[in-house]
Amino acid sequence: MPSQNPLTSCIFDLDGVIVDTAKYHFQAWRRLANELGFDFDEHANEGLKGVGRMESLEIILDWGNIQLSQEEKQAWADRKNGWYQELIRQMNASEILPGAMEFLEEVKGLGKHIALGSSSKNARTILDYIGLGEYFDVVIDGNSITRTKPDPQVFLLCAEGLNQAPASCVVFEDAQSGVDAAIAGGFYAVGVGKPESLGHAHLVIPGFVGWDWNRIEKYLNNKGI
Ligand code: B16
Ligand code: MG
Repeated sequence: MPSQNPLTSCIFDLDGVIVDTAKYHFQAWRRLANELGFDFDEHANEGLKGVGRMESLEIILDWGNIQLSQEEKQAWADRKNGWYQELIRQMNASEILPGAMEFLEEVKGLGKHIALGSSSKNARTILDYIGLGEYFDVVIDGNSITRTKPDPQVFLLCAEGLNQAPASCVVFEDAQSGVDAAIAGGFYAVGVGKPESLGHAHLVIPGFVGWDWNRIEKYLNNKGI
């Protein structure tokens, strides 16, 4: 059924949609696993995307069959975050993914409301590094939420901040957990990445190159939610 709602707003995930910090998270988590005596690959890493820091640690410890106390878990999570912060320290605008800036500029120019919805507690630091610190109408990050993706809380807070209904917002996500969160919250979900992992989104695009708002809107309007 065609959509009844005008699409007024775009909500962007950060890691993997605007910048490729997913590779830095992977490196830092892998280092943690290696120091604990095991390894995991990029395929397994897909399941960590969009998932909060402590929740990711629990999943990784499960893979290694490792039991730790709460204090030890906190210490390893802090250590991973230190490695991660080292890796992202050199980031600048050149790390914005191809086509992402052009797409942001386009939707902004069309008067769409734009929000950032990220599970990361480092999101604001990264936005500053890449020169987008003041760019979004609303920023909801890992410091503002109590439940991580696939819970829709992060996107619902974005919609609330923008004062828009979820069905008027399009969420752009690279993670399975993020697409699940968007769908659970009643949003349109555009997966940015591979159909193999994001096939449940309303639309999957490989990246922003070659995709403008008109093309996306037309597709979503025909789908309807
Ligand atoms: P931090 P997103 C997520 O960001 C990442 O995809 C995920 O890998 C990470 O564990 C999570 O943020 C928490 O990040 O340790 O920096 O607080 O994709 O929701 O923008
Ligand atoms: Mg992401």
